Amino acid sequence: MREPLGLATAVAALQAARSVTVLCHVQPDADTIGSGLALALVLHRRGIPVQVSFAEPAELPASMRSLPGTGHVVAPADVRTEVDLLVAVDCGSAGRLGALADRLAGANSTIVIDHHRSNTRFGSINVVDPGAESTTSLMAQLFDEWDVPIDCDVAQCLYAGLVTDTGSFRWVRPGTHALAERLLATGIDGAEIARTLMDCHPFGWLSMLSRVLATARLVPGAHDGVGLVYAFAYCNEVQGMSSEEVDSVIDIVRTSAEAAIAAVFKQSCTTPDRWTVSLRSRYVALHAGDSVDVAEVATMLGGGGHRFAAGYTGYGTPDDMVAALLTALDM
Ligand SMILES: [Mn+2]
Repeated sequence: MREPLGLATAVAALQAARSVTVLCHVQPDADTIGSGLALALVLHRRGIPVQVSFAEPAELPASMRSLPGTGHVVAPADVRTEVDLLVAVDCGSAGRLGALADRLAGANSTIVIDHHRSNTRFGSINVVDPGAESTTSLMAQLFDEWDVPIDCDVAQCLYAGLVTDTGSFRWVRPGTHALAERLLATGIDGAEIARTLMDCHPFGWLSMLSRVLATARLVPGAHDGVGLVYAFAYCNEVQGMSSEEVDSVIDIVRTSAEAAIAAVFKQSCTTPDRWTVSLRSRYVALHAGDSVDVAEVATMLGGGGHRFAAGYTGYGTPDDMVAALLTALDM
């Protein structure tokens, strides 16, 4: 059964707001930033004071700096402690706000707009649709409910989240292409947005990629024969690369035909036994007739995410990390 989306309630709160803080998740991607900037553009035009921020890293990822509305982004320390309305975009839990989670207490009301299945509904108003392909597509629905026109600047922000969260329109559903068409019809350059966000790496990325891919191993028997492929991004192998450059490795690892589950273990440079782990799965007909839900696996290991893309943080040696994942996969 689908829960009501609460769009009308969210619109009423946004319309009545005297000031708004929009928070994106830590290590922001184009979906959270695109959603945040689109909302900031709309609020600013209506004369509502708005700040956009994310707890870390210190700078907006280079690939997102050409998006409209970046002038509304402020450093975490400059985010007001008290605000009329706080909106969290693309965040499955308050923890995804990082150090800025403390701003929730200083807001008169909070709206959570998100599409993660593991969403904890931590807002006073929750617009959560796990069926949505991106948070930016929920933003489009919100603007329609609000009767806000989507111009080319807002469209560019929304398209950024749509093209990245659908993996360049691989993971789509009825309505995805209709939204893309509507956004493109405003005159935005879809090819350039996609290239800037996804096909633009420093030259050093190529050698980093070769070093990380050299660690790849296949465990054909994992999860009852579904198969796991994994690779390690050791700190010394990825130095000088931004976290988004390292994050992109999983998109190559997961193409192994012999495994429907992929993992990349990314080593912390400050705490070498700490690893952030990206998980991906693809559809595979299991004996039970279902696909692998990596959000469930990640949740068991203290993280969260979507059915096909999730993540968690773990501690130990590389062998410990693989063993813990294999154990969780066989549960
Ligand atoms: Mn998203």
